Amino acid sequence: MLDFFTIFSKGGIVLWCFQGTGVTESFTGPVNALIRSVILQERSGNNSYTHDALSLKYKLDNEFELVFVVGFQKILTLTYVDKFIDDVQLHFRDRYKNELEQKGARTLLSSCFAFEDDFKMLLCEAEESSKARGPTSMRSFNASLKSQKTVKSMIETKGGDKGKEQGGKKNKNAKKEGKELHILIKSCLVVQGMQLSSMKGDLLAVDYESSEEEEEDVVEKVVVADTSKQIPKRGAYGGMFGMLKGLVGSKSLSQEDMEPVLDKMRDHLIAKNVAAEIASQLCDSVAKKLEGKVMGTFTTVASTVKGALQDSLVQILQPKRRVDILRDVLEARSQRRPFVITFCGVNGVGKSTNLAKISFWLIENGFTVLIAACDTFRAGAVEQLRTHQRRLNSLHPPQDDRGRPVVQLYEKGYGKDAAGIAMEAIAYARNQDFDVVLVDTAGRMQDNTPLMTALAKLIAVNMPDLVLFVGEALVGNEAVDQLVKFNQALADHSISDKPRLIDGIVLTKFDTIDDKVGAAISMTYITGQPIVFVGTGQTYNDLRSLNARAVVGALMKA
Ligand SMILES: Nc1nc2c(ncn2[C@@H]2O[C@H](COP(=O)(O)OP(=O)(O)OP(=O)(O)O)[C@@H](O)[C@H]2O)c(=O)[nH]1
Ligand SMILES: [Mg+2]
Repeated sequence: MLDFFTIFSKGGIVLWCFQGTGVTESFTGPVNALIRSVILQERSGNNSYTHDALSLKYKLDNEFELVFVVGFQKILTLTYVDKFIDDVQLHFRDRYKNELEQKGARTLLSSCFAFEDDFKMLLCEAEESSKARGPTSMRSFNASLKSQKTVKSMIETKGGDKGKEQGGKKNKNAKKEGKELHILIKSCLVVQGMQLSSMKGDLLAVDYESSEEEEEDVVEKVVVADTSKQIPKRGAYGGMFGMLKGLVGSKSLSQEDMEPVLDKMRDHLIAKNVAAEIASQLCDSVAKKLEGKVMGTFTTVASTVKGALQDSLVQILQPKRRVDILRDVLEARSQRRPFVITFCGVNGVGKSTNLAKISFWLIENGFTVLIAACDTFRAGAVEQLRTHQRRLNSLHPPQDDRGRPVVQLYEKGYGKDAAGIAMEAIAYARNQDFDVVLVDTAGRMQDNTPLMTALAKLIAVNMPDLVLFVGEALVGNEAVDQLVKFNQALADHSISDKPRLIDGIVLTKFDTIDDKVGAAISMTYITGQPIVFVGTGQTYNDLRSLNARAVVGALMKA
């Protein structure tokens, strides 16, 4: 019933594999997909993965640095697989302990792992035991947990969901304030006598002062030195990693050792605004990665876990593919077509403002920009863009012989079909040799189906080069909901088989969050897409690229 089972080292050497009878398809594709999208991307919190029609389950052996993967048809419910994979792992370790302890690629390559018979025996045992258990009968209502709940406990009360409510309220207040200042600030934003520095070339990265981080490291060094003498100072270990710093020695890590540290870590991440669900998944993934790993002498559980978490976070934030807009615009120019970027997101997050900042950056780099006013919904949206256009042109007098302004606005007023206006704007830009078209769209809540359908249509019809999701760095759990639903809507309402989803993220209002930088993690984790721009204020200069290490530094700060 199994399609395949494979055992390979974390270094990539396949030690042994089994292919089910009658299975002709190679399992390289699914296993590679698992490695690429789960194991390398620190998403191993969950030990299963689906690839096309296959279900894959895997287990990491961190002591011997091995990965065990089993694959079977998704439609089969194989209840024995979890236990089976554990049994195979234990058996394999016991049998080849000597070879595995030597480690090193050469030893592994030259060793012979004749595991076939043992494997078949274990498989037979597992299949037999699952048959012996027989099919489980359906629970009656009286036996179910639901029957024990009172009707009252099933009704959501206002007070019961306090945290959520408060979050919502805060958000609403922030929105309200935003709206009140809307017309006033929006139009007089930016350029108020401030000094604009040049933004030629790649953007600067966001930065943090690392003084506190260094302080924490110093504390850690002291602690390690102390524990080596086995006299841990009580109460001296503050911060999230204070617990268990006293544990030293070369032992292999177990779930129980890590549990208290991981719990603290999860709370810490949530306090830094990482969505709760993602904080849990990250901690589970770190636990899976470390379980069974042998720690060196003088390393503490806390520092090992902290190191692993830090690596995972950097890995998540590190872009999987490089988005180089300046290069891509040049390429589009060589093909005599404009490069089109669409901005989308919920209301008031900073779409139009950051679109203006990005225009400024593009103009500084010698490109001409056409802004397509496709927010035909909110009063004042077109005027807001016109104000930006005027200001940008006054900062950059025309450079070509025709005396044409460097940035123009394509607008058709309000109430019209946004997809149609975007299409006309792109055609206009092509005729008039504009290098870039920036499409501003109306803010929409992720649950508003008609507006989400309209956005999906705009994107499906115009096929922009880049679809950027604009999100506030202030959001916590809400970030996940927004992104999942935007992506879902784009997929659901697309007319093509391969729908265009979000290609990148603009993280705005980064200047307002102090070190609560968790939204950056939630957004990249959930989409797997890079943060292309970071908005750090209300002037044209306040645009940065993301510095993964600086963000992780801020995230780990106590
Ligand atoms: N502090 C700070 N404020 C920002 C940033 N980006 C945008 N804002 C402010 O956020 C408010 C809303 O910005 P808009 O650009 O109008 O937002 P929008 O998403 O286009 O709004 P709608 O079109 O109504 O959906 C404005 O007051 C901006 O000045 C940022 O990076 N930092
Ligand atoms: Mg707007």
